[in-house]
Amino acid sequence: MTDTTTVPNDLNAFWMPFTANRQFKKQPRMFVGAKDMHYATADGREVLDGTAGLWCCNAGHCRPKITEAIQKQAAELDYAPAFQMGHPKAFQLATRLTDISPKGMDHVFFTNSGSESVDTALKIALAYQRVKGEGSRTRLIGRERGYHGVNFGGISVGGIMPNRKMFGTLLGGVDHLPHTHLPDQNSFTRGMPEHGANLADELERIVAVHDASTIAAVIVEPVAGSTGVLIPPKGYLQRLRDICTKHGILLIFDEVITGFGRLGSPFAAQHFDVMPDIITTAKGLTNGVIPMGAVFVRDEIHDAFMTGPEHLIEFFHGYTYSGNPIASAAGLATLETYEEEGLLDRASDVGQYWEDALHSLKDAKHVIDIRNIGLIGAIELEPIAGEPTKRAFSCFLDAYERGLLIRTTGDTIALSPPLIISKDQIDQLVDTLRTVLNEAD
Ligand code: PXG
Ligand code: PLP
Repeated sequence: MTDTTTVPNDLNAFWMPFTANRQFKKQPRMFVGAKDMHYATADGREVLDGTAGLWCCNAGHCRPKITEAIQKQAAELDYAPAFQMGHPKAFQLATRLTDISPKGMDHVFFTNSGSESVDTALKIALAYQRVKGEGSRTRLIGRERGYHGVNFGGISVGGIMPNRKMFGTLLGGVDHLPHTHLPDQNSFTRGMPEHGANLADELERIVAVHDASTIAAVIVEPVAGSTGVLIPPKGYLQRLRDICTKHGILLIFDEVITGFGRLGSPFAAQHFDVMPDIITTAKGLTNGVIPMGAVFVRDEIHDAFMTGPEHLIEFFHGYTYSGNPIASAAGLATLETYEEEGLLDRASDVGQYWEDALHSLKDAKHVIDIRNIGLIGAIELEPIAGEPTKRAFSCFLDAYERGLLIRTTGDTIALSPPLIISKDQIDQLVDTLRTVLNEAD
């Protein structure tokens, strides 16, 4: 029988997601434990978590309250049917979430991931336009360099070229805004860039091409994470909001990364003081511990569905695990942990220290740009000529050997530590990175 108690010695069967499988299996990097700011590796080392797992463990790892809540729930009520039945914790969690959501966004639809939240939000937008008698509004507008998960809706509105190359034509009736990354004008900006608000006016051009009566919704990440940390120029998001409002187009903020304190407010909508119609979340909702996502909608949108005969299903959508009891228990315990430790504001308290520390890497080798907002940072490297991504990937491998977990996307190093990071740990992270960069080829 296979011994499952120790480190596996056959890596063949597991086809790993978004991973260079052959490279990994030659040189595996295996975590076997975690506590607070650190991972423990299979070879007995401690690794400082510079990425909160995959932007999700906002309260750090193996937090007792969350662990206990999951254990208790698993023993008490493991599963309840999600359709036509309920259990208390899903309702409690939804209510608790609306305590921290922007005013007037008091309804929550549960999913199991960011990708499902995105496809759910797009379906809510399309169905909402139809229930209010504007069924001709079927177009969805995304943005270049947008990442909205991996399902067909999300990759259609997303702006990542390999998705189009590998997976074909995707959803029809989709158009894209230009991205807002302007390195010539904005490099080494601290916080929000000065230049680029005018790029929101491209939405007017798209409206002029297609006519507003054909457009259901615009979806953007308030801060694009996965494609290299692209921070919105000052005034940009408000301009998008104004144009959407003027033309009756719904605005969706994909807050899968920015939600739950990453910028120093519960949501980016509050941080930027721009209110969307729909917010998609996942990741930090359960501290990354159990898969769960949530889509927040404005009350008018929810209420527009609540018509017709009461025995009929109002919105034809849902997942077997929507509002799963164990995920709900994890979500409630996560929110309690965030509240008890003030973690949803912590990124603003420590943000200046983080910014100064990151920008001290300006003169390190290969660095061509540094960007930061809240507890997010990006260090963009000059690519090796003819071999894009290789330099950043080798920095990732070297950082791991030196006890630091980072993420890379293209030739950009992305950082998003747990919100509990101390100033000493920020120093350690930056010092390790300086060594890694200065020793990189
Ligand atoms: N929207 C946004 C804005 C995201 O960042 C998703 C949707 C999809 O979420 P799920 O839970 O289906 O993965 C994401 C996910 C990275 C990285 O290193 C980013 C994500 C996932 C994994 C890695 O940049 N973002
Ligand atoms: N595929 C089949 C055959 C199913 O029966 C179901 C759900 O019942 C699904 C997919 C969707 O699964 P989920 O609700 O977990 O997303």
